[in-house]
Amino acid sequence: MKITYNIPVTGRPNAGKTSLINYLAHTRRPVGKKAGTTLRIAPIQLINDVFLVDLPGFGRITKRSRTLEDKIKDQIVQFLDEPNNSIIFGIHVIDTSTFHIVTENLEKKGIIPIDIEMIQFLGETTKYPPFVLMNKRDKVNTALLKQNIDILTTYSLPKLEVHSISFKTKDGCREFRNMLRNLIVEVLGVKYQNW
Ligand SMILES: Nc1nc2c(ncn2[C@@H]2O[C@H](COP(=O)(O)OP(=O)(O)OP(=O)(O)O)[C@@H](O)[C@H]2O)c(=O)[nH]1
Ligand SMILES: [Mg+2]
Repeated sequence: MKITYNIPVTGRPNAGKTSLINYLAHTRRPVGKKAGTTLRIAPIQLINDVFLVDLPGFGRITKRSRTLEDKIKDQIVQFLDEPNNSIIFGIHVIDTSTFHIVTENLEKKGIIPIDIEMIQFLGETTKYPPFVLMNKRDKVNTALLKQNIDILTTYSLPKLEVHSISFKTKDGCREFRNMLRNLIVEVLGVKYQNW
């Protein structure tokens, strides 16, 4: 059986997961102003047998039924839990302009934020540490960016690679792509360097 390697892209609805995939894989998959654009799991070829996996947003959206949300959640967990999926590592995308508010609100209610749960899950299920992208960097100032990154350190998370990025201004995009390429080459070999 031919092995393919998967890099799942996780995150809350509207965080910028598809924007990341379009940037890295030069695709034009639909992105949306409203949350809930991607509804199905879609593997997108990055290079050779390495695929980025565009996942639907994980979390509550107004006007979306609980049944649909549960189905989406099941799809994602099933994909991430399937040993045959050869997941090298995951990339978790966060909307930095809302992360602190969402996290604070949930913390007040004693609920562990969904971003944190997902990062923990990725860290525990994959061999290499997950990347966390603090996206929409263009929408926050330096103090707020720092506040958001500091929130992550208040949780006991596995080892992470945290990057701030903007797919609107392309700030940090090239550096991230180079890091990703270097890691893939390191893990899978030199035939993966031409992208
Ligand atoms: N200002 C700003 N907008 C961004 C950035 N990245 C993505 N967006 C916008 O955010 C919206 C959501 O982007 P998507 O890439 O569709 O997000 P997603 O995580 O795939 O969303 P779902 O498929 O709904 O889960 C779109 O309107 C994007 O243009 C960014 O860095 N800055
Ligand atoms: Mg999407």
